[in-house]
Amino acid sequence: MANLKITVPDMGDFKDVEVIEVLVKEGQTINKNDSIITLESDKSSVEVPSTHSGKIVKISVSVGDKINKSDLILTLESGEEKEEIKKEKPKESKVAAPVLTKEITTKTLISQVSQSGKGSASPKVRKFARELGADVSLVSGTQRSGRVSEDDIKNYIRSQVTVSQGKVEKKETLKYVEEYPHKEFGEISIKEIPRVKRLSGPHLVRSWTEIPHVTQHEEIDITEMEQFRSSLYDYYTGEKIKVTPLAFIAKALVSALKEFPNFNASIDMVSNKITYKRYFHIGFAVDTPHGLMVPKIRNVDQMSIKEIGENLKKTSNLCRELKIDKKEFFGGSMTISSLGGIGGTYFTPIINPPEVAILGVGKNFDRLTKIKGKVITRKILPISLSYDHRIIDGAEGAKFCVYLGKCLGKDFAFKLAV
Ligand code: CAO
Repeated sequence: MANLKITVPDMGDFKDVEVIEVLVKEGQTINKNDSIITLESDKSSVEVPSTHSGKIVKISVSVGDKINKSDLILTLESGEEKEEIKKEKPKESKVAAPVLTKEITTKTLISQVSQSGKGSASPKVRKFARELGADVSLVSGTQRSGRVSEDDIKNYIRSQVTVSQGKVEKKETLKYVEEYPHKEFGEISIKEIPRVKRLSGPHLVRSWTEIPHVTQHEEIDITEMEQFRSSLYDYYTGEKIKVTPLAFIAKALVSALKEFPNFNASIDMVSNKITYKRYFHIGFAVDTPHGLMVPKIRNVDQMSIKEIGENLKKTSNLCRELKIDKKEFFGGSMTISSLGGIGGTYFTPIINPPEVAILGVGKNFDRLTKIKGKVITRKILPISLSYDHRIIDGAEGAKFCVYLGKCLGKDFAFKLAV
């Protein structure tokens, strides 16, 4: 047995690279090629494998250290010494380290990382897994040497919960690792997760993990729209018509969908096809005591503002009474999630696949604005548009918001009603 020094390999142009993880402990026995530390450069993070097997006597680096070629990482008590030294003679008894060049940095190291199959992953992938509650050590990696990728994590999560035709089949429960049970900190109570949440949960996870969301926030001046809305009276009875601003927003959304067909589409990344819908079935997120439901209101383009308002009321009541037909949750163009009746401004709505965009609506608020030297109050509607970046570009997202603003703005709002 002799002590071997494991040093930082040649990293090409990389200098002062930060240690972001120490993957081993003193006293631990490791095999050749087991990852010992993770280094992070500007572009990538890489794990440095041990060049020998043995028991770790001393670790000479800590997280946060900036290290360079030939710096000592750890000292190993190794039985390999005789063999290695014999082989390397007549060279000096220096440990041969893998060479890292700029081009092959990650690949070279990854190819040398442990063959253990499950659980070998970069810090980024580990963080991703942690956020989704997946235990990396249970995931089989498909990359070289069994390394786990983000896609492997997604597939793993998918394999845990299979959703088929609205039926959730739980294969294995995802467990969040708790360091201490909640009850150690005080009184608790435990309830079943409501059925609607159990059904919608996997759908939300799928959307959040598979769709590259971009959310654009915008403020729309709806002063004139609000004046118009509050001035609506029934032609025959003379009674005031109470219509939610959401009906106007739905109508404006239909106009925007006509102008930007990419938002009224679905994509299939397997067949590489885009389906453009010629109908305008708008989904509305409905808050119910049983959980969130998203029924569609069909052919909104053919409805008056008043009809949209009435349909919204009728449909949300059916949801709350659990009398809605399941079919009404499918076949939508785009969804509106309105928190306007509750409060709040901006948020990140999660796309409801196979739709490719969702409009979040906050509560309108007053803003003092100086116009032509006079300070006046304007009504501002905060909106948050999330879209699938695979089909919708940022510029198109911004144009969509601007267009919506025009539809709900001073010269156009009244047109929505006719
Ligand atoms: N700004 C200010 N006030 C607004 C508003 C807005 N953007 N939108 C609606 N309001 C007002 C309405 O005018 C109405 O006021 P009055 O009672 O004075 O007439 C009041 O808020 C009632 O709103 P409402 O939310 O009950 O009704 P709605 O028709 O606007 O919305 C529905 C219907 C089904 C969308 C709503 O009831 C609901 O469930 N919202 C929650 C959606 C949700 O949970 N989204 C989050 C999904 S992500 O988890």
